[in-house]
Amino acid sequence: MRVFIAGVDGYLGWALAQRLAARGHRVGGADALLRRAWVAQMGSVSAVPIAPPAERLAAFTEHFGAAMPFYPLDLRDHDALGRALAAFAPDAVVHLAECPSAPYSMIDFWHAESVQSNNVTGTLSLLFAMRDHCPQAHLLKLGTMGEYGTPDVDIPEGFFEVEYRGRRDRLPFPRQAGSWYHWSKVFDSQNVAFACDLWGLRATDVMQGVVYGTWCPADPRLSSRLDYDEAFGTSVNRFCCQTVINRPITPYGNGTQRRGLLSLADSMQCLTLALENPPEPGEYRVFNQLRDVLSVRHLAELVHRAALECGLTARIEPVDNPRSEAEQHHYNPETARLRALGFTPSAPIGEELRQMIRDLLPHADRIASHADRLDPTVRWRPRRPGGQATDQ
Ligand code: USQ
Repeated sequence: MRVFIAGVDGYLGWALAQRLAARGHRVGGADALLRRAWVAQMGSVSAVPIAPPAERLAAFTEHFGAAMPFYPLDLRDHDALGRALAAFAPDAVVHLAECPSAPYSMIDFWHAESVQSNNVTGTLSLLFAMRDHCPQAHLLKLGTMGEYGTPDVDIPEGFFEVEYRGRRDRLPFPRQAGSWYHWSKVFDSQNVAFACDLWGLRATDVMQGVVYGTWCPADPRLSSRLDYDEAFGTSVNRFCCQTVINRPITPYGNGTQRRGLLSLADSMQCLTLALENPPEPGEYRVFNQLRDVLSVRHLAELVHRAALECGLTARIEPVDNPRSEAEQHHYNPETARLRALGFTPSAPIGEELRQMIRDLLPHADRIASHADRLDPTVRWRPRRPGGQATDQ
C-alpha cells in the first residue's frame, strides 16, 4: 500500500512511518515542522532528543531500504498539498498534522484561533485535495475521545440509535468537547463525514485516548519525540518525566477524572489495522481507540510503582486543577470495532511504564534543564473576570 502521512515528523507520525515501512508499505510524508516550533514556543524540548528532518530521512532510507518522499508543507497550502498528493498517488492518507494540545488552545484568543485554523482549515484543505487528486484513497483521520466529553451514558463508536417522538434513527453521538482544541476535532469530524456523504470519499475517524510511551529504536535518529511541557506533554508522559528527575507526580484536582489510554505501540497497531482493513467508498466509520480506562489518580499510582521498581524515589503531590473538567463522572466507551479487526493489546501498562522510565533515564539532565516547563500555568478559566487564562 502507498501511505501518505500528513504530520510525519510528529510523535505518532514518525513511529507510524517506521511501523508501516517495516510491514512492507511504501511511505511518503508531509510536515511543516510546526510541532517542533510549538514546543520551542512553550520554552521546552523533547525529553528524547530527535534528529533534524534530513538526518531522520537518511536514517529511514538506510533502515528500510527505500527513501521516503517528503513534502515540507502546511496542509493549508492547498496548491502544494494537491501537487504532493498527485505526485505520490496514495492508497491511504493518514492525517496527523494537527495541533494536539488542549492547554495550548486555552492560552488566549490567538492560540485558540491558531489551533482551530490549523486543524479545521488544514482538514478542509486535505478533503478537497483528496477529492481532486486521490478520491479512492482511504482517509485515516485522528480524532480524539475528548470529542465526546464525559456524558452520563456509555459512549458508542460515533453513532447511536435514537427513538424520538415515535421515530427511530441512527445519529451521530453528541459531542461535548472540553477545550478549543477538542472542539476543533469535533468540527473536523463533521467535515469529514460530510465529505464522505457528498463526494463518496472513504474515511476512518479515530477517537483516540491519551497516548503514552517512548519510541526509541537502537538508532537514535529513528527515535520519536516525547514531550513533557504542560501543553504538549500528555499526563502519563509527564508523570514519567517527573519521576526521572525526582519531581513529584502531579495529578490535577482530586484525580478521579477518568480517561481512555493506550500505549504508543498499541496506537501503531490500531492505526495499521485500520489502514489494512479500509472502509468502502462513501463510508464514514468511527473507531474508539483506547485500551484501558483509568482515573488520573490510579495512573499516578501506577507511575509511582513503576518508578520504585526502577530504583527511583517517587512521590505523588496533587495540584489544583487548572482545567475546567468533571472530576467525578461516568465513563464507559465502547471499543469493539478495533478488537473485531484483531487488536490485541501488547505489553501491560506497568511494563510499558517501566520501559518508558528506562528510556528516559539517560536524558534526565535534559529534562531537568527545562523542569519549570512541567508546572501548569494555563488556566481554563481566568482567575479574574477579564484576566488572561494563564498565570504567566
Ligand atoms: N492531567 C493531570 N496532570 C497532568 C496533566 C494532565 O492530572 O500533569 C489530567 C488532566 O486534567 C486530564 C487528564 O490528565 O484530566 C488527561 O490530560 P492529558 O494532558 O493527558 O490529555 P488531554 O489534554 O486530554 O489531551 C491528550 C492529547 C490530545 C488527545 C487527548 C485524548 O494531547 O491530543 O486528543 O489526549 S483524550 O484525552 O481522550 O481526549
